[in-house]
Amino acid sequence: MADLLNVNINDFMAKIIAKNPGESEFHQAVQEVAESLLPYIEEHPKYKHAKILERISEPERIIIFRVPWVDDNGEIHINRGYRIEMNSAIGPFKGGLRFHPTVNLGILKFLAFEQVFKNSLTTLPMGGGKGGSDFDPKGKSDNEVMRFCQSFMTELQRHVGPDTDVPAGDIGVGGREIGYMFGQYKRIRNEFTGVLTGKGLEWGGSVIRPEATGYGAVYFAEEMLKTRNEEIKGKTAVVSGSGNVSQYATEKLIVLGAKVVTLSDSSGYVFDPDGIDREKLDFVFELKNIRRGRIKEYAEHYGVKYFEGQTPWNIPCDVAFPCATQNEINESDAKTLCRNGCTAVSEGANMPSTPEAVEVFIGSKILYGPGKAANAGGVAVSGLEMAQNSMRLPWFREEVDQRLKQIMVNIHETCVKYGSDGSDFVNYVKGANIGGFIKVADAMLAQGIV
Ligand code: NDP
Ligand code: 2IT
Repeated sequence: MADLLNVNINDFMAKIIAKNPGESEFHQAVQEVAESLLPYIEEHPKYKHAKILERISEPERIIIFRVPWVDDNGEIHINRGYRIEMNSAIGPFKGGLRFHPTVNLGILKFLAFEQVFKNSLTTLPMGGGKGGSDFDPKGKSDNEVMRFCQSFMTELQRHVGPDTDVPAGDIGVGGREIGYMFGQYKRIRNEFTGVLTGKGLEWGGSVIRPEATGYGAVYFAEEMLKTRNEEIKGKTAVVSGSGNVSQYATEKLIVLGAKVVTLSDSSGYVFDPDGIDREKLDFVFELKNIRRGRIKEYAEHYGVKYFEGQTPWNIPCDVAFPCATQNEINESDAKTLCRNGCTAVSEGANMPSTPEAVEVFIGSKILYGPGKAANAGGVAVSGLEMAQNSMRLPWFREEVDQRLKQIMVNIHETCVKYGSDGSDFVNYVKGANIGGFIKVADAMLAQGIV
């Protein structure tokens, strides 16, 4: 059986690699899911005969387009825009837009692929998609960002819509960018609809959407800790990144009584042994969201250490929240975290751990919550924003937060259901992959060969 399985995964991956050359992040994401699913599919031949795994790994549609724009000095720039429409079996395509110079087809395909399983785990009716551009918002004026967003949406608008494909934010895309894109969509289509999520509260957005991914990752960690009769209170936490997800993970950790000792950006990390409190976090909000400065300034302001060009994984902690980007934790980082006593990792970012790091976490039997489960709170509240837009009725903060918490509890239960092997240990990777797969696969079976 093991041999047969090996042959299958190798054959399967050889075809994926041949068909999607050079897209290493996409290969990585597909391989992890295939490793979890192949044994399950062997036991459920209906999926095998219908070639669901092969079909689910092929995007329904990919759109690639030119995004020309003019900077403040009158110079013309040409970026590339993308939208990967991965799977619409259980609802309209749904997933964020990433604006970052490293964006390429393989990265967006990995993100879109992960999104399919994540969105299914939320139990809300959302298919999977992702998009973005190699545009770098850093150092650009508001007007330059606006002109870029307008040009991007001028093309994207013909492919998206509230019942077709509903983009949102991701790295480099927050409230400001969503506003500019929404304005352009409305202007071209003459429609005020829920075509994007993450909108401002005054114009169709949902309370708790900005907070949702970070809060959700902490709620997920709480659920994992409960299985070992532990809680967040009193834990020392290492958080990476200092953007949207990191900021709100930190906020919730502070409220629940943890001590957050690090934050980072792509230039380095800060270590604050006394912990980041409410007042210091407010400084970070202002630094990152208004002044758009570097995390180094935190170290200068509070007189703590800054480590240029390094990641925070060597700082001893009880719980870790990678909230920056893919493959930010390698094998050696994972070993260091485990050796230093870290017992739980809850991924706010998408695929922040390399396959070797994941193997270390699972081998060490720590509580390891993979991104597609742990960071699903963001898209879950996007789903709630879509529901509110359809009803044309906003919900209250308590209601949305309560629903978010319940969704994270349910995702955790799903992971336990499909990731337990009879012992005390829960393989959350296997649980999330199988738990996310079933609904999409059954919908694909029901809808025929499309
Ligand atoms: P932001 O743009 O708000 O923040 C990103 C943070 O990560 C910044 O601190 C940024 O530093 C850092 N970062 C980005 N790229 C790199 C890199 N290559 N190396 C090191 N650090 C990097 O994005 P979000 O907080 O929204 O997203 C963070 C992660 O969470 C991503 O993996 C995203 O896919 C995931 N995610 C986001 C959701 C959301 O709702 N926003 C939902 C679910 C997952 P710098 O400023 O220097 O670039
Ligand atoms: O990776 C993600 O789940 C997101 N960037 C959020 C997607 C969304 O549609 O809210």
